[in-house]
Amino acid sequence: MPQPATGATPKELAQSIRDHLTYSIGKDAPHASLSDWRMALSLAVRDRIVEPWFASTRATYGGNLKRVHYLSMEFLIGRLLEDSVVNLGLDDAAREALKGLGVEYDEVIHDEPEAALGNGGLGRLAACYMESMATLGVPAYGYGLRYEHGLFRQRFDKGRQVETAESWLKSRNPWEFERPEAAYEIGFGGWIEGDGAKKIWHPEESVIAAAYDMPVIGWRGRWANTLRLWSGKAVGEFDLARFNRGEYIAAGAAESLARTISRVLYPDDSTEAGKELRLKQEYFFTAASVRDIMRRFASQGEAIAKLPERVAIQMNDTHPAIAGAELVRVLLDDFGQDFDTAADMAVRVLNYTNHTLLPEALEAWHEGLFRKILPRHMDLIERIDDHHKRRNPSRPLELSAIHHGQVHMGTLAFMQSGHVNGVSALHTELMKETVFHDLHRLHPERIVNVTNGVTPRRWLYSANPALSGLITETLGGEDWVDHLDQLKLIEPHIGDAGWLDRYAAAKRHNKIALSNWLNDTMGITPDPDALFDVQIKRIHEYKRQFLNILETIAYWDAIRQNPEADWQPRVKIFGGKAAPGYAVAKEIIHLINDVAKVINNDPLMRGRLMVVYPPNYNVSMAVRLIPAADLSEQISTAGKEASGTGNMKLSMNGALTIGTLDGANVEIREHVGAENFFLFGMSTEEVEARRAVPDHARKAIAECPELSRAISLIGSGTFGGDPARYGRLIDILTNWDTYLVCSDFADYLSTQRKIDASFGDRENWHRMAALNTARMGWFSSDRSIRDYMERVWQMEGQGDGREKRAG
Ligand code: 26Q
Repeated sequence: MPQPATGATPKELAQSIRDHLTYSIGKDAPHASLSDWRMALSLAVRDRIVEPWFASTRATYGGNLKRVHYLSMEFLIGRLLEDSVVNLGLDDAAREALKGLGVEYDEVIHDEPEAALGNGGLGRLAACYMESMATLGVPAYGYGLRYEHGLFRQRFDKGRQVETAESWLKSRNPWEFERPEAAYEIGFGGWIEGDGAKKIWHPEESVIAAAYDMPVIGWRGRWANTLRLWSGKAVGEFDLARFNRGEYIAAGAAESLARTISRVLYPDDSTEAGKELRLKQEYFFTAASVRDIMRRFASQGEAIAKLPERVAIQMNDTHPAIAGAELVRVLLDDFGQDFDTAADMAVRVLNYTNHTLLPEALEAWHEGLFRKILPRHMDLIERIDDHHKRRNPSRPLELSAIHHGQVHMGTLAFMQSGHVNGVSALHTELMKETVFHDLHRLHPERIVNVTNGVTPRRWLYSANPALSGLITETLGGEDWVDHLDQLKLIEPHIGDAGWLDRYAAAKRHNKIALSNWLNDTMGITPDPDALFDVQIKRIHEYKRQFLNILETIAYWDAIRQNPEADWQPRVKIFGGKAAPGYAVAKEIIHLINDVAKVINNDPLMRGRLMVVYPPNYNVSMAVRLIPAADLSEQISTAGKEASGTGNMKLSMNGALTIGTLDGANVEIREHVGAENFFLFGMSTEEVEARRAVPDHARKAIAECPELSRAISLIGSGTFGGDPARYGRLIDILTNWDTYLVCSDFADYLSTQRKIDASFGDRENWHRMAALNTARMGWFSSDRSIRDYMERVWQMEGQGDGREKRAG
């Protein structure tokens, strides 16, 4: 085995890479493939993470610091090699070392498969938070599932989305350490023995949760935390015993469940399907995590009363909400607490983040199914609900975690949490007024806001070297990377024409790079002088990609009527996946692709309008698109987008926003200034009022000739040839229009034309873009984590863990 090396010079790194290639991979340089080199570099980099990782653990337990446990069904981490290299400050050394070995660094980086263990915003937020907690030196564990297959790959077949399986673990994962000593048997189904205080659960089947640890390294390697992902393993020996007792079916079922439980990520990010396997996944990873947390606490030998001072558990939405019942169970069964003590203590440990108000996305399980899978926990939930009622005698009658035969996970999570937070100021206020209205009245201190943030290490420093180089030079160092507020110090330079030219040159550089990539991958080459207009996110009716494509059709139509007018050249870029079962979202994808085909083949559009929809939008694609965007589309129906985080990434990288007053757009606009943000559309209150207007969509269509033309173009088969193809979309739009696409259309269209005019004055545009960059420092996920420490985890006294680090 090679000696773990820690040297950071190109020469030392090259030596480690060569050693790993030889001794860990067993390959000779002349015969090594790109993937062999990637593995060798990854292992060499990994060696350099291990020391800070150990030191962080020593500091945490030596100082008896409070630990955060971030429980999440999803961690959308993407590629890990570049992140680690960058955070360790090894980028130049790695490039040079590989060059000396005859290997191209960028090719190695891009060879890595993405860890797409998430659907979208919620999962990516968890990844940004892990990185920020490591950067800030907050002792933290991430807990999730080690899915064998992450989010599906998307391709287009004649414009329609086709999903194929993704297998990120096909080749060895150099970032994980298997921990055979950390394993828990997780049971499902079966029956309860005894009543009264002492109950024993005899599960019908069980699966071993086996731990895999991934180190998460912070900026400049000052601190490292652990992301522990659970994988299902068959119970083996236990099975044999059952088999010998003649319980063949139970034995076999357990084995097949073990193989299934961590196999795939549910690709749905909204509609709650109520599937049995999903509930089992939730319980599986949550129960293993809670037991792991409690085992570690017990090993410290402290009194159980100390638990809330040492342990905070953060539930990322309700997917891990069963943590409350499991924690109570462990406190009863393993720590000998009485029920009331256990239930009261749980509230001091647990917290819950809500990410959506959409009624169809609020988790609820049929009581019967719940009891079948988790009989003991169903009993506990009834007692927790009753305990909450006893503690809050004024609780309204209909307020209960179990209602109309359903277990409401949001209500349950709220009752068991010390703090409940929304993810933007607007969303938090709406939580108080809508879904949690009654609970908020009962617990007015419980709901707090923590506006989302994004890690500047990945989303600015490493995604956009052209811009970050300019910032570093302007500010005389890289201090801004973990003190993002310092971006405001570039503001005085924006008035300097020479400086602004360089800012513009960075954007142009990124647009050329994107154009070249699109040429290589899709054979389509947008003009870097055109306005790059970007909408990247999951496809959802409320996010209104439909509004964008309708406006695209209207613009195309307008150009055709008068081709010689002075049109502002535009490239419309879409990226995003639809849930496989979300038929309407899939029709929207089909329509965008049909429109793209017509527009891109129309000779009149050359140099004027282009529509690009690269398939399989993911973290790596986001890294290419975001630095090249001029315009960021954040056009959801007001009140529907909890926060958004792509909006922050785009604005930080100097894209101006066209957006509604929704989610974090509101705060982005306050920070960058209303004059540097293109606001349109109805507010939350106006949306409410408009919904009550009979035939609101038809009225809006009748008042807007451009919209009515665009709809008839779709209805006449202009896109795809078949007039019936989009019949359902048109029906939804004209007869239902739940998301008020029609009513916001005219304002959206005229705002887009204002943007054209504004982009015509390129100098002023760049000035506005640079002001966006300068004023977005607050949206660093470092700030969000500090807010969590202060408002949720009560860790303000603990300060920065890095300072307490031993050695
Ligand atoms: C639930 C039950 C069964 C199957 C799937 C799900 C499920 C899975 C994922 C429900 C929701 C999600 C993901 C939600 C999500 O990503 N929400 C987004 O969270 C971001 C981070 O806070 C916000 O910025 C976005 O506004 C919000 O839409």
